[in-house]
Amino acid sequence: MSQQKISLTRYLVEQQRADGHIPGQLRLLLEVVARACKRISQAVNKGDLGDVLGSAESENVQGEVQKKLDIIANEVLIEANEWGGHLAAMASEEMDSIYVVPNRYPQGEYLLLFDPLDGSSNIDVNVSIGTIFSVLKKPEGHPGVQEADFLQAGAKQVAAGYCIYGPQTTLVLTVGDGVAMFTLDREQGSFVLTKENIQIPADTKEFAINMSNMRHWDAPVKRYIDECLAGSEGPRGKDFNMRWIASMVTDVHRILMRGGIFLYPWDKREPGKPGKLRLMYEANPMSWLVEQAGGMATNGRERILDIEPGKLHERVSVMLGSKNEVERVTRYHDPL
Ligand code: AHM
Ligand code: MG
Repeated sequence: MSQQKISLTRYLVEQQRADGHIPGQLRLLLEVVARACKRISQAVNKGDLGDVLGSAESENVQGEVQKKLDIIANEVLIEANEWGGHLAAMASEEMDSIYVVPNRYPQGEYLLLFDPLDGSSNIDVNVSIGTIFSVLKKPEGHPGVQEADFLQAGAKQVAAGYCIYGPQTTLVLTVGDGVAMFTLDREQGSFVLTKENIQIPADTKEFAINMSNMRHWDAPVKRYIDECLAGSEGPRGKDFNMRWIASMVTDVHRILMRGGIFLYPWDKREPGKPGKLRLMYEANPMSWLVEQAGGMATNGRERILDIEPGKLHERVSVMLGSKNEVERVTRYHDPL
């Protein structure tokens, strides 16, 4: 008998039936996000043929120059999600403030946050990029929705994932019951379950960090990387390999597939900022996926998922991946 393929739709329906922990509205929301990712994937694939490359000559709230694809992906996600009745509001790396679902549509009970196109510096050079998303429940007890409703710790997420646009288009998802991966079958136009219960090995010999920032790092990070670089002759007694794609989605995907540690730590270039990456739509969803796969995620001092956000576009120092390595670099941050 041929093995039947399990589509994302069927996977979500079965999850809903099995333990009921995906309510119908959340299932619908995740399907819509996946549909939007398919559209973004098509736009990414067109490249120069689709007038999607290059700069949009505008800046986002973080003062970063937006690429055309940043804006296209943002619009695709909003248009796909605003009318379904499952969301109250959305927040994005590319929008200064929250986007409340317009009055002409019914309002749902969920909040969706996303980095529509992560790894923007890789768009024009044909290197893998992705979409990262996080889903929260709107707090009860007051009508309408405001930015403060989004300011919940990552531990409160009800779903999180990313879609990577690389040699394959792959959606990786958690609803708090392990991590599953779906590969886009372009002939069928649907995401097909290709891996379940993904586990990150606790040990690794591979690290990911932007080495050009070395002179700006804090002592604990410097110590950790110095020891990795010393290899078999140093205190670690083994040789390490290095990878840095400059697309968090792609670096985290590699770690979910074969282990490793990813660091984007605070550094002295902009001492007033807690880090480069954004807490609510980059670090939180990735940290939950990593924890669900048996890994660990901290800012060097505390679990990322326990951080109470003070503002929507808050930044954070990130160290995540194989448990024993993240534990080690976090220990190096302990005061003597
Ligand atoms: P983006 O969301 O504007 O693309 O920025 C986030 C990206 C991450 O994907 C990646 O890990 C990091 O920025 C790379 O930064 P750098 O160019 O400093 O190495
Ligand atoms: Mg990003």
